[in-house]
Amino acid sequence: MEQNQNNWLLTNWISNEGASRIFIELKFTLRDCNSLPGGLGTCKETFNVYYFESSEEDSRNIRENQYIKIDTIAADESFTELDLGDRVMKLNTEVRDVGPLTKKGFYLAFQDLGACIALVSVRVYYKKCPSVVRNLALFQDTITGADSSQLLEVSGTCVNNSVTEEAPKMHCSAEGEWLVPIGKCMCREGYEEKNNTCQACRPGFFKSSPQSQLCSKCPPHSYAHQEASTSCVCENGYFRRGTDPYTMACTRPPSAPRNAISNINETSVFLEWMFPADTGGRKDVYYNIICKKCNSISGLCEECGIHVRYIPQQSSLRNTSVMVMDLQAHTNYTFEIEAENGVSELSIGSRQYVSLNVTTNQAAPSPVTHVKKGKIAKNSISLSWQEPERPNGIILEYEIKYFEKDLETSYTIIKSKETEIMAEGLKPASSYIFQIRARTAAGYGAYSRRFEFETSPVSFAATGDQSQIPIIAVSITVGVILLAGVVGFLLSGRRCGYSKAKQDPEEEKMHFHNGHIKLPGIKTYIDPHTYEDPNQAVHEFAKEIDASCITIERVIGAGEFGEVCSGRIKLPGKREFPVAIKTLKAGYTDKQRRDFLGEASIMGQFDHPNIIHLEGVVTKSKPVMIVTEYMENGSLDTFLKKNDGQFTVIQLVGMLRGIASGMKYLSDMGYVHRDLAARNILINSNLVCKVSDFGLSRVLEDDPEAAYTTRGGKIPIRWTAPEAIAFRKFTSASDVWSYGIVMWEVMSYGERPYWEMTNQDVIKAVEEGYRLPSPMDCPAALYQLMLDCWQKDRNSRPKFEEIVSMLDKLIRNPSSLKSLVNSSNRVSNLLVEHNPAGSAVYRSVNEWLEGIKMGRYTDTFMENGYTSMDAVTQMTLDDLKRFGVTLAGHQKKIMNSIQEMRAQLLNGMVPL
Ligand code: ACK
Repeated sequence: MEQNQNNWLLTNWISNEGASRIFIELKFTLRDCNSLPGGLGTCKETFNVYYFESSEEDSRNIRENQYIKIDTIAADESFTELDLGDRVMKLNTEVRDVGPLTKKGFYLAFQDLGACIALVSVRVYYKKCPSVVRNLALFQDTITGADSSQLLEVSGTCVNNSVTEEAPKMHCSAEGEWLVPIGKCMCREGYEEKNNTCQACRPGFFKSSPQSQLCSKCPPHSYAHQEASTSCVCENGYFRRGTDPYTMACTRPPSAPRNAISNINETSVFLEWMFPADTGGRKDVYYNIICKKCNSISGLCEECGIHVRYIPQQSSLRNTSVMVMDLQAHTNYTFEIEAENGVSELSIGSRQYVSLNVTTNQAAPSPVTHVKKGKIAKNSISLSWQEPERPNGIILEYEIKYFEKDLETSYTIIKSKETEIMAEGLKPASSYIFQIRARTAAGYGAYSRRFEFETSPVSFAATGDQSQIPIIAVSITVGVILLAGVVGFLLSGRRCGYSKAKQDPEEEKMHFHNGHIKLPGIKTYIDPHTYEDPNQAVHEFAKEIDASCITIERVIGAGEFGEVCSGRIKLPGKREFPVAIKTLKAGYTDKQRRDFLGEASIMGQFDHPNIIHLEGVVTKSKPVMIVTEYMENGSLDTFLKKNDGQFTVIQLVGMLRGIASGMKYLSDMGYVHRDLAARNILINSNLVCKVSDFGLSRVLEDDPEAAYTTRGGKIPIRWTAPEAIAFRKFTSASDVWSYGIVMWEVMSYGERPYWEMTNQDVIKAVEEGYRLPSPMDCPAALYQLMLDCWQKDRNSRPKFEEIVSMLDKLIRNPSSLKSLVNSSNRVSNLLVEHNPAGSAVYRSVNEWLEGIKMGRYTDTFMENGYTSMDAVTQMTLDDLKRFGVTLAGHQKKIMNSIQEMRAQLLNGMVPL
């Protein structure tokens, strides 16, 4: 109640412990002045708080005015007499902060200027961000900053077994909270994060980099026996390439490529294979080709050398095919197709390859490239040239074609065994174009490029010299005569002629016009249609026989126009001999008679040991007859079926040779057969084969195999070349295709080409590039010849002349027939085009039988030698019955499946 109260209360020195802002929390009670009995007096309801900074403890004597005021504190709630009576103390709490502090400590002072106050507690504190581990970084206790809005940047330190990715930092707020973490630490290799620490990977697990979060299980074919492994070790025989990630399984070199096949085209070989069964677990499989040239007698092989070209390349092939070119003709090669992958070089295991033996074909010589002109005169040009780079055999002769520039339709051909010629009879001061090609047993090569040379001009001694006039006059006369000769030649009916040159006896010279080539000594076939009166044609080409000379003995078959009989003929002055007699049935129309005799008109023009020989015709009495030589063994297809497997390969090749020779004769005569098939070949008791069945205009009405095409014609689809089916392009080249089918029929003893496939399916399959597979036990050389005959491009097919000489060669050298198309190649040839994924694939007989629910017969099949799917596809119903599959239903099921497989084989769907 006294005046001028000024009471001070001073704290001890308080260390600020490094903090620059401190907080003071005061708890106090204060008496309401109004409640004092003596009235207000000097009563106050506030008090003051001061501080004084000092770095030492003993700064005791501080003057009042040295203190700095923090604040005047008023009570939110004061108490009264009443409260005292009720024993209710109204406690006030006030907090003030001070900063920035600059010294080590301070004193606090409380000034009471007359208040009735009880200071219950004084709490002095500062704020800090407590130590914490965040993002694997440890942040220590951090005292907050002096300013209430200040954020202190604090660096963290990475916990054990962790490394910094980006320096870890956080911010300590004035309120003691950690804010805005930046950067982090990561567990190092071999350790993973668990509860804010880094723990070692367990055995069997690894972590290869700090970046990955957790330890991973060792990938396949690897292991880790230690804790904290940073990678796993590959099992024996497995490897990891430098660039392989540690998470990838260990891998190994691939197995060998599969189902390699070759397709030979002259001196090029197309090799194709399937990727290895085991790629070693890698995608980076590639292939290398090793080419060896082998001596067929010694069996010794040598590297092929650098002249052989590989397309696209020889090594590191990513595709499963390669074209090998520029091989030597008629040479044995072994190709090793080696599979490797990214770890092959790390392995010391053996090379994985599949090898293929191939024999290149005969090939025509490459074009002549170096041609030099020699002496040039006003009427002649001498030329010389070098042998082609790749003769591919012995060059038999060269053919030199030349013509006056821009007059190509009229050209001259000289044949020469030498590598030089002189072209004579040329016009002075004129340009001539020369082209040269070489011929070997394999035929002609391509012409060289065009070489242009000019004859020298006529030189007159002196102009105006009268003595020259008669010479010029003579020249002009000769010129006119020559010109007349040329015009005559051009206008002559046959428009082609041939004259031996009076040059080198080695040279042969022929002139051509408009591309008509006429070889000396070979007749041209004349279409009986060109005769207005067909009877005239018959009598021009066929001898009339008196019916009394013929004795018919028995009927041997049925032809389109009537019966076919066998009998005998006795011509005056000749021995009696057997004949076949085709008769024209009674009641024929005029057209039928014409067509019937048309065959005789054609046959009568031919004279060749492999063409059925016409004895003559009977037209003056009835029945009208065509009499031919008698062929004891009848038609070839029936004969082969009857004698399945009875002949040696040489005998079969002999038959084929005869047919080819007959066909060569026909094609040389310009006759296109159009229905060459084993059923139209006749065979005699000496196994000589002869081409028969010469229908007029070949509409093929009489062939039961002929089917109507969309364009209305009737065509024996299975025997006919695609271009003939598609747009009726019948040529000797389409006859060659049919010949290939005949080869197949012969080598498979009369099997039906394409088995039970429908004509439509055959057309489609052939168009898509599929070809008949090799017959069983067929020499590779013969199958190759068949494939050559079935080239899509008709110009690439061999000519009959080439076929004959090739077969002759094989017959002369029977060991060349020893190499058979082996069973795996035989079938995989069907896959020449593709092997669509997802098709039904039976890898074993058991799998197949199970697949068609006939598994009960597995043992029976095995016991009877049908151990492979390849063998199964050759099986017949008789075979099935023979080894005891007696239930008709089961027989049907099995045979249907086999037939289906055969058809699928042709579609290339079953890689057996
Ligand atoms: O297979 P094949 O016995 O031989 O049955 C047919 C049948 O006549 C109807 O064409 C047979 N054939 C045809 N021409 C002759 C022939 N010149 N010599 C023997 N048989 C022939 C053919």
